[in-house]
Amino acid sequence: MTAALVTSSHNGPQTGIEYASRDEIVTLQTARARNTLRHAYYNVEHYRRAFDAKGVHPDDFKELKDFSLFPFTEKDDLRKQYPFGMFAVPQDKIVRIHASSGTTGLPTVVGYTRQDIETWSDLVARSLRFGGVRAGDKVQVTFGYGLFTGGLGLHYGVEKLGATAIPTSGGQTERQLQVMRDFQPDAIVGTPSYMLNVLDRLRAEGQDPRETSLRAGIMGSEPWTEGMRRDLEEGFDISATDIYGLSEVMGPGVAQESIETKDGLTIWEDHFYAEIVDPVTGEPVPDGEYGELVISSLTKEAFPIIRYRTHDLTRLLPGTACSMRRIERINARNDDMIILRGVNCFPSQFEEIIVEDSTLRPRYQCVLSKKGRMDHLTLVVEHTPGVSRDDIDAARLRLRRAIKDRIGVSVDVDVRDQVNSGEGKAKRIVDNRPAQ
Ligand code: DLL
Repeated sequence: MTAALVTSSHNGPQTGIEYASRDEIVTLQTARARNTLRHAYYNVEHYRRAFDAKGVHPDDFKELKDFSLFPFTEKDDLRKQYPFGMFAVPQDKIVRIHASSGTTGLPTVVGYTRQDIETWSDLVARSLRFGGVRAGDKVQVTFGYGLFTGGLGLHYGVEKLGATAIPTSGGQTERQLQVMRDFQPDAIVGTPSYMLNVLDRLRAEGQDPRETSLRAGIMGSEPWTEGMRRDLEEGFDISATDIYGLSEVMGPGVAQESIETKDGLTIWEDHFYAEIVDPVTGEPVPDGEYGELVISSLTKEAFPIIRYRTHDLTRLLPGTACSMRRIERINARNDDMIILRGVNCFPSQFEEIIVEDSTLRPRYQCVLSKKGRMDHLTLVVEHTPGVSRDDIDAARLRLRRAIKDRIGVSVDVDVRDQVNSGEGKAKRIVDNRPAQ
């Protein structure tokens, strides 16, 4: 396969498929999609039933837009097959299992063949390279190791890249700091909210976070804003890029932001087909329009996934750093939407206002309760260390007013000295409303 030769610092001269022409990418996607639809239909009972119920057969797939003929897959469909009902290969071909916790009900369980692990490692290595990590670098991996895909997913990618993995896993911040001091990592990977914790802890111990050996941060697994990127980049004096993925589709490394353009995340289209659909009607919308991201796998063996509803809201954009399309930074999930007196709002909108105020930190929770019959929101926010009571009071009033002016909703604001200093993903919404 011929590919355009583009010179870029992603890794010297670029000849990979990610720099091929759109025609080549589409041809590859079409062939791989056809195989995946067949594989799913003939090896997973759920898909056979779902395709049959919709009156569609893998042979009906002629071009990429034909994906819209096929049924969606929801998290609930996967739960119903707990634990291994969605696996498309015999148990003795499965070399790894992961599971996503999910806030309610059973976890979703995913499996990988040896080849799936190879592909995943390749894509995470590609993602790391895109985010500025190079062979020979030392990379501190602060995602949790275990059933969660973050730790092991990044770990294998770091090794595949030819870099050195430092598997600190999540938490134990004191030890993270010691490793950082003594092992001198070039890059760190983790959730942006945990990176902020690390930043604070370094400062609290009287160290200048700008003096660490770190050069790059690859962060993701939860929504974060440009304001938070600024805090992290300036705080650590690093370049921070966004990594996206989900366990049902593979894990981290489905999409990654380029360190050169920092303008959204390139979807690795040789292995995934992305669509944006209207979250209500399920109809695909054209590139450039916002909606819900739906992903199909194109090469997965153990766990092919067809039209998975991610519930992540974004839009598809043309490639910039390479020929593959991008998704805009994901700031919201459609199941994270809060409706207050008819106004739809997302936690990220509050975060954008919070980061503008130097008295406040982007560590916050939206606590929902009932006042009479009405839904009520209290925004619990952390203040920067060492500020006076008067400053805190003033910040509380400023935040209330800014939210009213800019989002159009009245909320209570509660400023505390600590919020949500969790290790994994930040939990942005706490729903204390009585069950209906
Ligand atoms: O969070 C996989 C991952 C690990 C991605 C490490 C990146 C780094 P799940 O636990 O299945 O998998 O959660 C997937 O997390 O549908 C999004 O809602 C959210 N998410 C993941 N990455 C981002 C990101 C891992 N960069 C769910 N920005 C997804 C915003 C993200 N949200």
